Amino acid sequence: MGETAVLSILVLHGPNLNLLGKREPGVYGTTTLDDINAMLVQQAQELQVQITALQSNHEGALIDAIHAALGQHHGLVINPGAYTHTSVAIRDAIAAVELPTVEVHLSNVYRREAFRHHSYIAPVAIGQISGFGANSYRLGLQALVEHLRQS
Ligand code: CA2
Repeated sequence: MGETAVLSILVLHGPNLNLLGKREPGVYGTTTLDDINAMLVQQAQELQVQITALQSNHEGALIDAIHAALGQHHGLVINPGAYTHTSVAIRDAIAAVELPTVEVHLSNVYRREAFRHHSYIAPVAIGQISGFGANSYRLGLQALVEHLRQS
């Protein structure tokens, strides 16, 4: 990755997000993960960046993907799902690779149960976007690309 390399962003979706649009539409809406990824691919074309998207229900697989991003991607957009509130290991992986990271959530976690109010990820992220549904990812990708282009 030289100075002029096209920016490459890894988008990670955590546990249960594969069910989006298929279960509990009253809570998480009818947009599927494929819909979100398609929206991000379109946005990436407009921003002239590359994106790779990956979903896993497994903490270790997410950590492996974060490690593998080093030298391959310039930044990370992650919805860690429930691991947001439990995973010191994902936080340590993000801190270790030192890739600029934006944490995103579909729901406004601060309007929900108290156990969702704490994020292990937020202190190692450049910022967090929560509560805008699928648009949280769009806003997160835009913010990350602007951050990378400023630095
Ligand atoms: O709001 C978010 O994006 C969350 O990261 C979603 C997680 C939740 O544990 C976090 O507190 C906030 C849960 C994702 C579950 O996704 C489902 C989708 C459809 C049906 C059931 C679960």
